[in-house]
Amino acid sequence: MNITDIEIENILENEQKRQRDSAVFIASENYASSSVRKYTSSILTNKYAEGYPGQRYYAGCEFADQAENLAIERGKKIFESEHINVQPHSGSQANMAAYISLLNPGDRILSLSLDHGGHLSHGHNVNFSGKIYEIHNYFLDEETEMLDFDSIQKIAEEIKPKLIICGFSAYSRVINFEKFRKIADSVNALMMADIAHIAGLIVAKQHPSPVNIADIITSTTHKTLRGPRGGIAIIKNSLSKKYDRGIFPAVQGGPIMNNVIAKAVAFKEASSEGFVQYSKDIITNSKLLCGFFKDKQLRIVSDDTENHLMLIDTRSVNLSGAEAEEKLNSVGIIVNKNAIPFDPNPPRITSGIRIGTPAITTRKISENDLLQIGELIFQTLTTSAKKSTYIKQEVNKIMNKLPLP
Ligand code: DSN
Repeated sequence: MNITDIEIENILENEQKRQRDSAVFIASENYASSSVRKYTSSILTNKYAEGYPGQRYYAGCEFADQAENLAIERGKKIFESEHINVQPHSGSQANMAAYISLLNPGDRILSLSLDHGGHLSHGHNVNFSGKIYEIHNYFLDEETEMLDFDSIQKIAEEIKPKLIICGFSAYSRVINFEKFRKIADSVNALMMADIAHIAGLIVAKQHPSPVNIADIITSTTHKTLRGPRGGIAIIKNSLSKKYDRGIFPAVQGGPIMNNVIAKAVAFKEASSEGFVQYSKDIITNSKLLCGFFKDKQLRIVSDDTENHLMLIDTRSVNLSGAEAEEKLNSVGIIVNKNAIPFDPNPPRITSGIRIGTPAITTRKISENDLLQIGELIFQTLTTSAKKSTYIKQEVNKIMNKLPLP
């Protein structure tokens, strides 16, 4: 049966146009390849495969086993790891399984505060993590707005956490995983690295890897890694059985096998030379844009970027983060409002925007066009709404030249 659902077709057509015409700077978004999208919609969506390859709770899993084994093999290769679980439906579920398998309810976790760049699932009080575990936070240094390892060490000694989490959603600097390991060892804690944002940079060796340093590494597959929407976890052998049981049966039922096979496709793409160049270009573009904004006297949190994202303190253009997000959205430039360290505004308002280059780099934007968009961002933030029709046309003109994958 091949029925066209007109209402859905209309929505998708509009979304396709929006994705094509806008300049996407959401640091956690990307454009998956047409292969990844094709295999995400494969017939494996029809198959239940609770369990793991060779040990399923349903018959008929021989090809599901082959698919998952291939994803595992390719995932281990690109991360150079002993063990990978490719079943988490998302980054949050990968994290949930880590806590369930390694901790008891009420155990202490030490993580970066959400408003300093952490993540909801690292212990925020509105999230399951903050409700089930005793959460303590570390914070960025007020002056440098970077990780302050002396202070993290001090808090770790005071509270003696069972788990220390590093890996962030809005941190623009390189993460020194070795230093976290030393702190974790000194207080006998486990260490978890959530590399959702930087997984692609790590695979392409453009950021140090926490593999063989952290006890457990969780990630999404759709950000810099440019795969299907989903999660993974990389675990050292000694904890792998515990973690696997944490995913199934503790947190999830059947894996989304069509996504598992698309993860395998993405891992293959990420092992190519082209992906290394892509990852280098993400950082080059991020630095280029950051330098441009600094020349325009916009304040950049921690004064620079070393990865795929930067945070702009929108107080430097007399706007809240929410106002800046809305102004940019109205001209087809898509960013998200984001709390900055020591932000006086609440999370729905904030004093910053987060700008990331993974998606625009996938569109293969030239340096000139990127700087032109930088200028349009600056104009949008600093001039009246009267210019917005002109700016939107200019954004569309640039983006329309760049094909969608
Ligand atoms: N929502 C993702 C981000 O934007 O960073 C994290 O889950």
